[in-house]
Amino acid sequence: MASPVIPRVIIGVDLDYFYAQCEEVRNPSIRGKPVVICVYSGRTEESGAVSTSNYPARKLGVKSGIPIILAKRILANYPESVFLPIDLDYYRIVSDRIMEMIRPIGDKFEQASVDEAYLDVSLKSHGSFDGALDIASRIKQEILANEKMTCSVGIGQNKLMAKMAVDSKKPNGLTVIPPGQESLFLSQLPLGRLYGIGPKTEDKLRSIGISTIGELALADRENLSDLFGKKQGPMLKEMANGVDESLVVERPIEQMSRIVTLKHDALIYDFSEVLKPISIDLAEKLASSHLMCKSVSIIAITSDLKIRSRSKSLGEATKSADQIYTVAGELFSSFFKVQGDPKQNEPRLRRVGIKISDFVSVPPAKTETLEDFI
Ligand code: DCT
Ligand code: CA
Ligand code: CA
Repeated sequence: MASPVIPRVIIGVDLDYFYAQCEEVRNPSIRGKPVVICVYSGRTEESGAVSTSNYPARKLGVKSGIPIILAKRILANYPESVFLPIDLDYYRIVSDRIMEMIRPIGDKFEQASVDEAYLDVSLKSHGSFDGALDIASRIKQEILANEKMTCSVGIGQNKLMAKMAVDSKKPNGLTVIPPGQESLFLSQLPLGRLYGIGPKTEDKLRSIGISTIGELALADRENLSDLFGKKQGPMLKEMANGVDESLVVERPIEQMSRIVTLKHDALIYDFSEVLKPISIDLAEKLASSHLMCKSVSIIAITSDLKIRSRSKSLGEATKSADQIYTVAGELFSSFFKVQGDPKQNEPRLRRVGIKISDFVSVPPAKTETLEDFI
């Protein structure tokens, strides 16, 4: 593989204790208390595993993967602890919004998971790590200002080093590994901290007397090839030297969503006033991305914090705010009461939103006029 022509500057972003932090943002009164996100298996009331937890819970020993029953035992003396069922739909909405916000900040953007992304900022930083530091601070500020959420950010000259920088200080970290410092930074870390080295690889390396990243960096290529194969062996050595030529790869956008909180929880509601601006917002986003959508969904979050959604496939792709608005309005009125007497105890609507997906690209041919948006 050819070496990159210009030195690269890569930023890695990882949202802190993401699922648990989403829950803290949704309900700020649980901040500071141990928060445990649970995947209930359904066999018995408490069977299942902990998906993730916030830092107060982690400090007490409640970590990803442990049984919920064990977490309850650990937190038995902390009655303020909060156990919540995992709500992936909600976390996805928050994630989409954040990713969309930080996507344009770099030259290239790659979402690596629901809570992780890489930005190639080589051009926007003019190749300077100080410039990248300003961009990284801006990313942190924007996520905090708009989503009340902290993240950890790392800067390195490739994705591997950006990832290692992110992982070296969490939560709310901002770590730079300047060019030339890769080996020094890595050599101080235990083997298991190198991205991609799991317990099995670690055991194998130990069997040939390698127990630090620094030792792996100096290991004999032949020995490594014998043990791990011609491809993986030398790659491990390269990684231990901070070498990674993989590119930040843009992936097509799969969906866009906008969601708003109503001024007051409502049983019946005139949706037009909230759906109109978000339809226009989505259509503008479509236009700037040169996309059209073939599917419109509505999202409704009720006062019991349940998420409901309904989708409709369109016969033909659209980029019109008016059509998005009309379809969303139809979906809402077939799904919710928009007039008449509501039943007592019916959950009230708290947040409503629109999601568009199933994109097709529009070649950027003619100049767009304002009419295309409405
Ligand atoms: N996860 C899980 N079970 C595990 C490990 C992880 O369900 N045994 C889920 C929970 C969140 C997601 O995978 C990603 O995990 P982390 O990267 O640890 O995310 P995090 O909670 O955001 O942690 P951190 O603050 O360290 O980034
Ligand atoms: Ca995270
Ligand atoms: Ca993560």
